[in-house]
Amino acid sequence: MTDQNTYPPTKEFAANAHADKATYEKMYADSIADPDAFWAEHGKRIDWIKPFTKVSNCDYTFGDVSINWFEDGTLNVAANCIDRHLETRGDQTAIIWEPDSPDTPAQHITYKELHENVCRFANVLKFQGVGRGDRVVLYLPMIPEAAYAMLACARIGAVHSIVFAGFSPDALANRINDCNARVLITADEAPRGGRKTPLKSNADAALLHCSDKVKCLVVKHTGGQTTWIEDRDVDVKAEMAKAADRCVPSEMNAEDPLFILYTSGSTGKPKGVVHSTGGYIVYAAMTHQYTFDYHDGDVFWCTADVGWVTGHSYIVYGPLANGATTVMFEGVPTYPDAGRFWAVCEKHKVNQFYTAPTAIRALMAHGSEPVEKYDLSSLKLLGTVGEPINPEAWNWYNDVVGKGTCPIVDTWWQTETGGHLLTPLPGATATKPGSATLPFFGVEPVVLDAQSGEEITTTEAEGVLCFKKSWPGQMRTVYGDHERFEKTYFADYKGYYFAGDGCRRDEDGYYWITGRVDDVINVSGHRMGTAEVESALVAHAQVAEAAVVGYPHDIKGQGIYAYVTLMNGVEPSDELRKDLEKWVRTEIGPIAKPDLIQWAPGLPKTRSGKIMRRILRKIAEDDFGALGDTSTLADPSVVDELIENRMNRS
Ligand code: 6R9
Repeated sequence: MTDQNTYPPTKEFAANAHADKATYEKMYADSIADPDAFWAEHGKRIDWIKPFTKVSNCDYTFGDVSINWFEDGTLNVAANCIDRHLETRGDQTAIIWEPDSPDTPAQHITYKELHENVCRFANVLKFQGVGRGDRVVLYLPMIPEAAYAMLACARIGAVHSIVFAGFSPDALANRINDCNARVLITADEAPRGGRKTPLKSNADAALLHCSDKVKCLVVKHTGGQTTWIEDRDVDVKAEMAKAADRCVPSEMNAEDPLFILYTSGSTGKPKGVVHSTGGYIVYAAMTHQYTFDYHDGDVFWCTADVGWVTGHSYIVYGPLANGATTVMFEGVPTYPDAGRFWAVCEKHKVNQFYTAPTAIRALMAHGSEPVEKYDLSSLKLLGTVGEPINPEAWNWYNDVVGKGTCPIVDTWWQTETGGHLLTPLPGATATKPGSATLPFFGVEPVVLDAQSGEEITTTEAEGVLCFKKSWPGQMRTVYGDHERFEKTYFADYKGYYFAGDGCRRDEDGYYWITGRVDDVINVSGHRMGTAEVESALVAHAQVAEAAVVGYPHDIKGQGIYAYVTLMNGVEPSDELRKDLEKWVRTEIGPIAKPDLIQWAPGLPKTRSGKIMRRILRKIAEDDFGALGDTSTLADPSVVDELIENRMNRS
């Protein structure tokens, strides 16, 4: 299964890197021996208005969980991402914006221009009555205004919550309501892959379910027609043109929330993950510099969307805090053809390129020719994130894209962690295809036995991945529900942060992620709670019951497999199947659309009525020879029926 090759850093790379092996080992040991001394030192990478005197004050005791870093310090994140660079690099490009269509010119936005735009945007928000602590939801394409809006919120102390533009009006409305947002920022349309998503009309539909006090700020991006509701809708660009180009950054406490980002869990509705101001920015900036070995003048490209945490930490906050040049791409990897990523790398002379395994697999399917058409000699490093990378894709990335000369950093982290927790440092760590390797500074992973919860202390271990102690980028709470925060992450294994992933530690102490151990599936690197898809399905009038599991999918990593029991008297049909697919798209968004729907006259249940997902997973994997113990089933015959009519046959 695993590729046993190891790829040590080259001498040249190590010699010029921020950390070679000896430096990593020394810094790591220091960070664990005396975390407060370590982070007191590295907290200085950020400009503080009032320097902190306390470093960490964290408690993982269930019932009493509280996480605080740099708690008496004050700062402003936008000032750290912009203002402090003006003197030294005001004319340097901060953001390179690459539009969906290669025929539309790219934009190069300097730090000075970023400053002006963010100040104007901040003044527009203020004029709309937005102040410290107010929530602002962003539902935007990958356009510079998305970064302006994020930083404008940070500048005035408002808390942004970005909703991925692929989510449906219902999903958007739920998030606006959950965080009680005062303002929604959207655009007329989102062009992606030559098609346009009607964001404004989605926003209109969402706002029907929200308080009529919510203002709608609209970026006229494509110029597409939209309905306009006077008194509610505001033309952002027109207002920015009128607004002042200076706005004094608010002095925020390190523990004030910077943003909320909704993410799927194993149960219930998506959780609003809350990140702090001080700890988050220290951690995002430091991981960006060390993991990608970012040096002044490099061009860094993270292909994620700002709707996901990767876009927050590694398109906007981390790179800009480091004074980097960051690429923001509106489009998709395969438009107008499968060479687009490489065309953009050549065009903007990208030095570090960071993407997801699902994109690599999709491009790999097109062969090496679309890559070889372009000059990729600027590339120094490649990165991946979002799901385990299979060695085949790793090797293709390494050989075809990196020409065997670029270290690959496989970064394991989560919305909750704010930044990388397990990752190679490219000048220090010998990589192994498929392994996220070793912990970042200050991070103490442990492998616990899933049943007993005991720490496995041998080097080689397999179990659930947990973390001792906190790190500055850790989430602080679930918005409006601290109890849920504790229950989700600190209840199952007392005294640890439980990530929800399983892992193996090999003889070299390297970590290999084996996937989620809860009912979360990972579709193209996007987290989906099976419960969310199930509740969307059962909300359909003709569905009585539904069970959703993941199954291996060549490109997406995991696909969505739904077992659906229809209401009495309803006949299954292809039409109904299509209708259900469409239904889920509207309820949640296209990423949640089931790949396979199997009609299930009955679901395997225990006598107490619990659905036995283990069995459903096996059938979906086409691996029904090893169903394990089925003796506790109320009606074992339903299993035979499901096997007989399974959808995923090899
Ligand atoms: C950043 C991000 C988090 C979940 C996480 C894990 C999976 C992320 C991974 C990886 C293996 C990697 N995951 N990176 N699995 N190797 N390098 O993706 O955040 O959307 O919250 O997802 O993604 O299962 O628990 P998020």
